[in-house]
Amino acid sequence: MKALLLVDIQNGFCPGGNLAVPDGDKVVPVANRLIESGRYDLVVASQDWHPAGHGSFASSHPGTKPFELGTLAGKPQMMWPDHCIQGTPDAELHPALKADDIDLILQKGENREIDSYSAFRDNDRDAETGLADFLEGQKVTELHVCGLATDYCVKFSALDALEMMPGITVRFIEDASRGITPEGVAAAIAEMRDHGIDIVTSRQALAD
Ligand code: VGL
Ligand code: ZN
Repeated sequence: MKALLLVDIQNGFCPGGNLAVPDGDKVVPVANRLIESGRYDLVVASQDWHPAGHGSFASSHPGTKPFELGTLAGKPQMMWPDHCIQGTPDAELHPALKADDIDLILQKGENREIDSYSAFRDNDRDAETGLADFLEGQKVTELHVCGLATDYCVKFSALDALEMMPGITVRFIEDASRGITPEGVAAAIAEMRDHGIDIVTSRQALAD
């Protein structure tokens, strides 16, 4: 079984969103081609889904500004602008994404006290979302990962897939993903490659 994981393709990470990733919306047509290719037995999408006042927001820590390093529950935490607040347009999947053909949409980042970049578990690697069990139950042996943002939620999701699902093949689809900074993207790709994740184009992903 082959599955596609679309990470956080939400308004908040696209131009005009509260945590816009440069060219974030460019992943949508590529993701739609993947969804509609018929090559995946299962398509899953994640949504960053924060309550107002989430601890990853700079606005929750007086004196801090977005994009500086702060602390959350005693641990280093990047301070983000308020983003993807539950029930707001910022948290919706991009309207052009072919959501009708997505089999499972799961939310993460609901706990105020801990951030959750990965679609599999929180940043403490403690509370699981249930995605690994779900994919294992579906006998998924190959997982293709893409979306927003490469240097955060996509990378952590791909690495967790590899670690939490022994024996699985993980591929990262580069042209169906965008990141927050070019340096962050380069480092994330190097880290994924070092861990044995295949870095592929959407064309390669669909070819075999
Ligand atoms: C993300 C920062 C904060 C992401 C989510 O989806 O990559 N990045 N929350
Ligand atoms: Zn977030």
